Amino acid sequence: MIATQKNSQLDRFRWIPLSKSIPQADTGEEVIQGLAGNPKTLPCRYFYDDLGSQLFEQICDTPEYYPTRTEQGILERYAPEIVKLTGNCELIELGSGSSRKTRVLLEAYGQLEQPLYYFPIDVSEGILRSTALDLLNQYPTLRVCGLAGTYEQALAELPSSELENRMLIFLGSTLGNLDQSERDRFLTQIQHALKPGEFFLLGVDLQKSVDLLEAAYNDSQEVTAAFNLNILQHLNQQFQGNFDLTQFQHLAFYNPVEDRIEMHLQSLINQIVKLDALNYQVALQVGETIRTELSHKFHLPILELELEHHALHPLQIWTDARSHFGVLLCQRQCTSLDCP
Ligand code: AVI
Repeated sequence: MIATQKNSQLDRFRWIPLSKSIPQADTGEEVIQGLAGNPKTLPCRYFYDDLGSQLFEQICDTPEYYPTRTEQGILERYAPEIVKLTGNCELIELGSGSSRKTRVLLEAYGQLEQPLYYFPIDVSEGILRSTALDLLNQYPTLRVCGLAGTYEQALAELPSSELENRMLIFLGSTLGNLDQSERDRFLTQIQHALKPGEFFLLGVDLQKSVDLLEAAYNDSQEVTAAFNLNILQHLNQQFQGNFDLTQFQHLAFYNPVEDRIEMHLQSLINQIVKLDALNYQVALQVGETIRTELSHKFHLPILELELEHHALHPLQIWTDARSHFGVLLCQRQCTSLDCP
């Protein structure tokens, strides 16, 4: 009995290997570039090794980190409306993590009693596999096709759809972790990955009081601090580094000029750190910081213009009662290139 159940789960699970044309080995070039820059930075994707992904899940449950539960509340309330507006479609989620919010969508699309296809994409293969198994258990008719990779790799590699329509899902305000030029490149990729008429569901964190924002990134249990420091541990493991985590402290503050929270790691001493696998070393002065993350907080009217500029028309926008968070359902428009 257990063996049959396991087989049927495996029948409904597919794994897409990335094509060989896309380099998969991490050369660490961006790490060197970031640490050699002024200010020093690190790409925030290095947060998400298996431990980092688990810590992020814990952040989402801290009392101070409002975005996850606020977005979840919006989805719970409006998922039936989303389903009504899109009809059945393949759900492709970028940065799926534990897919906790997507379960709300899967429930709502399940009501259509039509084939359910879910395509999660995440850099952490561990969390992707365990979540897929969990979902297959929970939804007996669901088919899951997983892809472990970065958004860029995944968007360039999306296989053709099993259903007529697709919806790309990008929740949790991860869009806010991209700087302006990365965001521009990302939205262009979304535009190119979708056919006219297909959908893009986007969750974004909105402007609010600085106190609330700063509390969310300085939780009292210090889970965010552990998450931030873990980026150094990840680099130690991946590139044979010798970052001493006790010689750095977590900093997170709002930058009003750029409308964003910034997370940094501040060096507590003068130190030289080596990354042997990259044949690289970096000197840090006491008090100097490495910026590890940007988390942009959006103004809806400006974001709407940005989306329209990428042929992504917001059909409907939902927020919570306090307008702390927004969920936008966009539809890919024809441009002169696709519909001459
Ligand atoms: C994933 N991302 C949207 C989170 C954020 O709020 O920018 C990452 C995070 N960093 C610290 N806390 C949460």
